[in-house]
Amino acid sequence: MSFSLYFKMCNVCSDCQCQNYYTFFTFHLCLCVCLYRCVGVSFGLLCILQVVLNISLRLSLAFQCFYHIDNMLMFKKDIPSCTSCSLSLFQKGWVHFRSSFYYISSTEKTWQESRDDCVSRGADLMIIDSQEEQDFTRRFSKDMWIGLTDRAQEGTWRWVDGTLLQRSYWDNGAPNDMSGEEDCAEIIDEDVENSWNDWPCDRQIHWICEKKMAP
Ligand SMILES: [Ca+2]
Ligand SMILES: [Ca+2]
Ligand SMILES: [Ca+2]
Repeated sequence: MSFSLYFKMCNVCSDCQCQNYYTFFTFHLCLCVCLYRCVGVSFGLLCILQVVLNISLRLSLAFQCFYHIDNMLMFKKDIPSCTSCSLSLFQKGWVHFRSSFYYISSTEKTWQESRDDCVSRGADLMIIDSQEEQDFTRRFSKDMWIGLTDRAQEGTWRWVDGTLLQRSYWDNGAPNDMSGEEDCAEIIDEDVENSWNDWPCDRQIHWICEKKMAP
């Protein structure tokens, strides 16, 4: 191995301390020192890059895992059954409350068209089966169809899953089946606890879908 090659290779690392060694043995030693320096610097840079990437990834995941729910910032793990499916629902504008997700329409349709829309989204019109869920509906200042009807038998109100109405929240005077045409239930007055009204099913208003999550 020539001196020139030795010197040239040592210059790969400009601050290498081995330029004064001329033997074959020291050349290897020198080269080793040079490589160690180069490898050391590269390893250091890789470590820094790894740390930067890790921090970026964790920040990205942290932002993905927080949701603005019920006026609170919630961490993903605190939401029951929160899966990638749930994340998709959030991104599509659904609202989470207790064990369900809800979609509040921005357009208006008849009761049946509204139900068809909910079904097309893998859900159904909302079934209100607790006081908390009834209170939840009052935060949306819209007249909305819910999944309750007495179309099959006048005066016998059933939810869209076929169950008979038990606890109800009818507004004063409702249901009154005005002109014999009011067979679908809507939420009309968010200011009072009893906010339901029976209304002609072919009227066009907003609606609310409910998708239950696995417990
Ligand atoms: Ca429900
Ligand atoms: Ca009726
Ligand atoms: Ca009525």
